[in-house]
Amino acid sequence: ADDGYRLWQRYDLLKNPQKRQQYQENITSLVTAGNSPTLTVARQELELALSGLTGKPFRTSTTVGTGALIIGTPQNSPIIKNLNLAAKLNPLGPDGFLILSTTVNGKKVTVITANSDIGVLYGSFQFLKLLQTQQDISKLSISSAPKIKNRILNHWDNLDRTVERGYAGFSIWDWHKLPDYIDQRYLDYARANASIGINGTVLTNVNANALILTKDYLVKVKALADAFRPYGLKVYLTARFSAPIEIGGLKTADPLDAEVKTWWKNKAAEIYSYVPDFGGFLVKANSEGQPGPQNYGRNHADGANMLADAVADKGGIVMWRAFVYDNKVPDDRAKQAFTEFKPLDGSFRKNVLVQVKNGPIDFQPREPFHPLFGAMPKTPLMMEFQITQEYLGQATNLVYQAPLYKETLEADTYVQGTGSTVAKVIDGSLHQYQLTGIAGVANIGNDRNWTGHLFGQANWYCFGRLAWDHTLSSDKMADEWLRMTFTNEEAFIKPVKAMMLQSRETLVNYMTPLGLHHIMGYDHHYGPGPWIKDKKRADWTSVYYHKASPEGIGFDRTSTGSNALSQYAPAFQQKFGNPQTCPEEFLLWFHHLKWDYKVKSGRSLWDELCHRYYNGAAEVGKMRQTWQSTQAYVDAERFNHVKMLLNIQEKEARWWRDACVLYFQTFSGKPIPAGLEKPT
Ligand code: GCW
Repeated sequence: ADDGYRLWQRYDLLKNPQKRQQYQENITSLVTAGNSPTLTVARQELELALSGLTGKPFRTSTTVGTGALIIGTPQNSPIIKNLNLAAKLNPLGPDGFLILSTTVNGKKVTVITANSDIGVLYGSFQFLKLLQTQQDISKLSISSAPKIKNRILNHWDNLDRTVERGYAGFSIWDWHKLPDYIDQRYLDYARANASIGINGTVLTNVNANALILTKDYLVKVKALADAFRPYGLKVYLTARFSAPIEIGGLKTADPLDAEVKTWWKNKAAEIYSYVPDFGGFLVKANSEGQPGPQNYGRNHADGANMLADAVADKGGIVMWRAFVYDNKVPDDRAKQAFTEFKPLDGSFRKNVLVQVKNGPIDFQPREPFHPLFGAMPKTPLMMEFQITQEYLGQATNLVYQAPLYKETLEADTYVQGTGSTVAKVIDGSLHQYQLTGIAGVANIGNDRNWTGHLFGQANWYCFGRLAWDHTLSSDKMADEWLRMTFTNEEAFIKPVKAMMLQSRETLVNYMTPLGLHHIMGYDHHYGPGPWIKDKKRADWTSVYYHKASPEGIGFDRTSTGSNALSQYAPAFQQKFGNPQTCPEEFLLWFHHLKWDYKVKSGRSLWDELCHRYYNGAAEVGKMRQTWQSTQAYVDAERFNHVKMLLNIQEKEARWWRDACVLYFQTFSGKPIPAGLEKPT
């Protein structure tokens, strides 16, 4: 049986005998130096993997023979020191690594080295990836360093182990058994993250519970931090802004109040006494009912700076979220974050990052990039992607999200001319940010396969890979993940990869084509609900977003409407402000158009909408067939798991199609175009 627990870290015997032999010849022994916890886990991983993959036991040796795999840093390995790699290592920073085929005393060897032990661990995982994906390892010259410093998972995990927007069971943090019981899962979680370069984890939900900051929990947090440390994974916590009142007994949480400041300073010192390398705080404030500085007439910078001061001397950071909206602000919700944050540019402390969701509404299947990207040159902005599929069919839909992440990262803000991509904002190169970061809202739970849908693992994987190197293509990451997770057989890789690469566009088509958004079922955010209205807040309804009427459909965000468009650079405004030049995938995001408006295909808007919905649903039928054709290459358990989920997905895609087409038809009054099958 294979339940997917091992993720992409599967070290089963390679099926290809030539490769096996090649690898056995290239690597005959493992030579390590130093015995730090990090180097120890690197050695253990290599031993486990190399023996598993090649079928030949590998043990650490102290002498260098032909085929030695030598790992270490110039500081702890005299052999590596003698290779004089300083010029190559210096630019790589603390996390980067080198993998080189070279010679030592005339013997052909492979070297994995870095400036720090954690770099060596990252290099070791990269090396294993080469074997798992059956690359040639005889002439290696790899140099790699992350483009973003803080690569962080955000867990929306509550202390009772429920997970907000989690679809893979309960939280993997077993607070009840901590601190004394260290579940193997914690170590496997840390290994998986290290294997893709993730170096931070926020343990708790942004809708925060102040209790996590009490001693009872901090000892448990310490146990997790200790377990993660060898893998380079730092722990962060969410800070509930009203904690000084709730657990501190103060009368206020006003960030300018002296007692409040002192309370947070002491609290931070207490946390550091348990976790000396504590990463810092993530904060959701004054959004969706959460407390924040605005409760006291202060602004986001006042709040963030107060917390930043409390952790600064220990090197901690504050990630202050820009996901803010409020029903007291009647304006287009897409505008509110920009309106509140843009004027604060330059007023945050040096150790504050403002964490911005990829789009201005909320993790929809497709959104334009958030207008804050490019608009705050004096404040480091970090990206928040959602890995858990809140609005993307949750854990029953197969949706490979790399194309979504890449679409945002590669989008052009135009703020410093063409080519000012969101990626360049995030990696700091556009505005010379000193601090850089990227967060992904985790899709991890205590399901045996971690992510509910096996293919959800690919989204965890590609998030980490992109956090390290945002130039990697969706294709490359899918290829790696498939080979490591399933098999290297081309007859499997080719069709399944094509299916993955198409899957997000397919979902957009059966859920929210042409720039539609936020038309899902109320609160649970699962199925369709374009008819939702009469909730206590307009911005929680669907009709607010699609604005369908007998005359047309779409949200006018140009100057004749909410003018959210004005928050973008002039070149962007020009292109997106005209429906003729606005990319079609964003048409109804920015424009309200008549049902008979002619789109690029030559069809009317109504006909095009129907085509997209029908094609999207039909495409899921093809995914099902593709998967069926791979049965010979996949073990029965994982094959059936995916097969059953694809059956569900097909039903759901039809449900979306029929619900949306029939609902919108009540406004358009037009027939479903000939040739498309009638809704069943
Ligand atoms: O997407 C919305 C979710 C909320 C979430 C919020 C946020 C954690 O529906 O469940 O709360 O975003 O990002 O703060």
